[in-house]
Amino acid sequence: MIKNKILRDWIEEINTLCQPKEIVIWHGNEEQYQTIADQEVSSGKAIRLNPELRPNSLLYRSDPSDVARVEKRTFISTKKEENAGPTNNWISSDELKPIMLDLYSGSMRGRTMYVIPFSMGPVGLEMSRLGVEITDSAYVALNMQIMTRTGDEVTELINNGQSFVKCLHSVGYPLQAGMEDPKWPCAPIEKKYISHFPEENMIWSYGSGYGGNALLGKKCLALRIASSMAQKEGWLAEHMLILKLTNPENEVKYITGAFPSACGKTNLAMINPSIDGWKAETIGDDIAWMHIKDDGKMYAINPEAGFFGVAPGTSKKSNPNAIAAVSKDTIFTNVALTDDGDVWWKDLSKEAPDHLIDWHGNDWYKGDESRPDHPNARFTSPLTNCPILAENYEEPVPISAILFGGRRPTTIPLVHQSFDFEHGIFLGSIMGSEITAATIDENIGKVRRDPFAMLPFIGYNISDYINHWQSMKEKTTEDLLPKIFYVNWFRKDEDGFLWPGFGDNIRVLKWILERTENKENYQTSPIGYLPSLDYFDLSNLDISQDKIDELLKVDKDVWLDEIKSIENYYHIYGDHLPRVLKKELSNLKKRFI
Ligand code: SAT
Ligand code: MN
Repeated sequence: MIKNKILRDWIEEINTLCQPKEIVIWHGNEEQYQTIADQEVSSGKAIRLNPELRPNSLLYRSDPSDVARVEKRTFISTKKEENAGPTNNWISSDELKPIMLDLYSGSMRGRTMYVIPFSMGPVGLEMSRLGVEITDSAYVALNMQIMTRTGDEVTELINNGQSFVKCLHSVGYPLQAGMEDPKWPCAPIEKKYISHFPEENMIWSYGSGYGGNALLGKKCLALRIASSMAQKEGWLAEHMLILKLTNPENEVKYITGAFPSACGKTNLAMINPSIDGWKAETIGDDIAWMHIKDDGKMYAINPEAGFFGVAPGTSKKSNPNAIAAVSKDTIFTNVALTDDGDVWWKDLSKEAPDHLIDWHGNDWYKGDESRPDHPNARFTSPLTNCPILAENYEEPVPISAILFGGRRPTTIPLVHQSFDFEHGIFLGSIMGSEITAATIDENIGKVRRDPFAMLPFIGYNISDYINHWQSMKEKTTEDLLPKIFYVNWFRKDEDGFLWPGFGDNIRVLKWILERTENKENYQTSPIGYLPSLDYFDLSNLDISQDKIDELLKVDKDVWLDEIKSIENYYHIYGDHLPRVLKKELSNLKKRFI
């Protein structure tokens, strides 16, 4: 029972504003999940997959206009523009609220309004934060059940007075009498708004039913709003995987890693180590909340309870643990349907089946030019389905190393360590991927920078964000802070990728962990510490000395160009380039001259 007055009043306010036909309070139990899932199947919105092949799993197909996050319709709405900073779309809250209230007015007509109390992070943990999502999408309710901890346990905390983030979501498709409900209702692009009000810890999302636009606990709360809370409260909300590693001596260490999209973050979070005696276990694949505790060390939790992963490209070869995780209890969106009621996507098997139903719901035959799955097709699976989930995945874990990375076919070596924490912040600020798109793009070969993999997720001014990272140093001592590394699995020569990647990345992780113990396993270069080859584990790996040399090469001329490119890129900060970045860039230059 919801007793908290703030929540009760808010539900009443939204009921009056959006005018749904009924209200359903989410209890977070299996029975309610199954009831709603069955309703979705009988109304034709979802397809139940063959229970013998894919138990307890659903397939949804979205509207072709609603297939991914829409960054250009994502807003940080504050009183002053400078609080959103140069990397966010800003509309003043005074201007945005009336526009959105107008859209919300009657927007849930003919629909059920779900009230979903949820916890990001284990229920009751000090680091966790609560939210309540009000939504008119059953798809969102079902996904939130997997991606977060929901229901009565959370209501209980709110009843006891814990604060929560108000998250309002409507697909933006009110039903008038006699109107047919489409399978995937949503609003046209110009009416979509994914709005964040960090000054009030509030999220208003309108017009999209897909992923991060609609599952408001994820990018909206756990990154944008949380990053702003974290700045005020002295912690970090980051776009990072969390991985537990045990070496052959049975010593356990934890690392986090931030990578732009399409760099294999989920694969690394579920790595199968290729060298004997090493064990890797998953804690999280997307978001890490990190706090410095009384012992001076930085601890991380995964605020999520599930994986919302990209299906295409996921295979037994690239990520067997993800394949196991999606074997049951999963919601698929925009993958293809097989004749026997199972799912298929690009790379799931080498050969596509002869016949599929594509993500539009049409027949697809092998050899057809179109793709049967959408490139951003997704699976939603509980963390507990992952066969290598760490048993202590709900505990805050001490972080020894933070990895930054990107896709850089040239310039950046396989791995290097920052000289210290501030130099590590510099590495985070310059990360990014080279543009190699299949489409014609005049920027091909240039680097698209994505600082800390947080470009679309920093809920405030990026200059303040960098300064906030730097302030972590004042909370503890340099030796207790995680060591910072830049990895690049994607360096190429004329024959293609130089590094085998996947399970062999454990060799790099091994070197990194030895570095966190200050082992003398390095050589110094102008950009940071590189592996000394005497201490880099290449056992049973078929790779030539030439390729290794190329992988670790730091070429002065190439780096002088890189420095120019960074200087150019730093113009986004205008007059507010953080001092730490100015200092580190100037030190880097000096080390080359
Ligand atoms: O759609 S989500 O934002 O949840 C996933 C992603 O874009 O990384
Ligand atoms: Mn992500």
